Amino acid sequence: MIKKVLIANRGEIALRIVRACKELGIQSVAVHSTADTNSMAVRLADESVCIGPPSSKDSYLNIPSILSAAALVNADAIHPGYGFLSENAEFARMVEEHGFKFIGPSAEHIEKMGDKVMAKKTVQALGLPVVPGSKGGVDNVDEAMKIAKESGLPVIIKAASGGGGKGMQVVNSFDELPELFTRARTEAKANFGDDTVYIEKFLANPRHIEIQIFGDSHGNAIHLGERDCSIQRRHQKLVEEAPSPVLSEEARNEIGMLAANTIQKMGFEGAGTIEFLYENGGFYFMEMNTRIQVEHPVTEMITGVDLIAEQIRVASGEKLSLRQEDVVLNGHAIELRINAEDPEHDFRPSPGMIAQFHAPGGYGVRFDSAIYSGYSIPPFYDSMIGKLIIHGKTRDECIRRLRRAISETVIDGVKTTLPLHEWILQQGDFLSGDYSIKWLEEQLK
Ligand code: MV4
Repeated sequence: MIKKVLIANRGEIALRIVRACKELGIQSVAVHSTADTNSMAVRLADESVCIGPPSSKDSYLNIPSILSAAALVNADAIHPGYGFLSENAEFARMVEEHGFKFIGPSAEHIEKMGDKVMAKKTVQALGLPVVPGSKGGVDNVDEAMKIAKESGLPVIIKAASGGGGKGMQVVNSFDELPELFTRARTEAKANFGDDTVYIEKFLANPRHIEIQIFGDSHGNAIHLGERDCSIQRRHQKLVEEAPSPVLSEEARNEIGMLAANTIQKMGFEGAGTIEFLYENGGFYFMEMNTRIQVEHPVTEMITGVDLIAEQIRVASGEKLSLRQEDVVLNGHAIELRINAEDPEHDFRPSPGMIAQFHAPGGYGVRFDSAIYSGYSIPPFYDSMIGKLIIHGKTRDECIRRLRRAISETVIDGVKTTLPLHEWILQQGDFLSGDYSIKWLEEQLK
């Protein structure tokens, strides 16, 4: 078993990993920038190492600093969390070359899924449904025009090295295709250093449904059901729930088994998520994430599986702690992301001192956060300061418990997304589960 884990992250996920380590009897080491000296992860970890100045590129993205810290404290593994270096194949490779275990998949799997054209080809060959479109990269306007004529408009042009919505162009007429194709390539080159783009039929009103998967180093693979993450703004998820209000048990089992079989054939090790667009009863592969995700707690609440502990056990070489038939979905869970942003003023970041903080509690309530009264939110990083995760027997009970939990939450001194969440929980479309990826942005107009 791994004895000491260095956590190459910050905020609530760093604390989440510290907590899992403690429960497993594993030593934890928090690395931090000079802006995070007073963080809860630093306070609660067994050891901490300062790795650089506030700017992420000089600290949480500084590979030599992180590897030096790991050597200094004699860690045997590194957990990357989400964001930062979590899907950096070069980092995963260097971690292993320096004799540490990377708590995540192999560098090869990260690399393969990071190339969206390669990812799509790979999973399609292994049986996952994909959006119709180009076979691979599209090199010129003539070829782009041919694909668009075959698939029919609208189409979407995506960057092969993109992901998360960056550098996409939706094409609604053949007239605008040449210009948008050129723009997509230019932006792809500028943003990702790679001008490869591919083309798909554009789905107008889908939901975002993703499957949590897990593999071990013994060739076992399972899925842990889906999360519906359709409530989002500018590719930032605000609300996630499991199970999806629109999936039947049959549909869930079918896509879940396809996902589990896919990673089994790939030999994928660790936690991952396969993202799909879901429209008119059909699933279409979008991307595969090779990391633990922000919204993993909703899956934990309905399956009873501690996904971070499972990551550490699997990285230690143990077998998955459960088989597919042991995965039982129980009740409903919803997560609200609490960002230090002002929803009344274009979601502008609202860093600063939290004057008063009171966490909600009681039956079925979980608050994953690293904030405290008197904590100063630094302006250098992501604005998410906490996640309110609720479990209930039914979706209806879950929503009523959410309203109760929000009503007792106090975060004074900064603006947060909590008032927006209160509003969402009053909307008929949300209550009936009738929402797509466009819903929130349409409402905000
Ligand atoms: C799409 C799509 C419609 N049709 N692909 C956005 C992020 C990136 N992972 C892929 N994305 C999309 N791909 C086809 N063929 C719509 C989106 C999309 C989206 C997807 C999930 C959640 C929010 C979204 C917001 C805008 C566009």
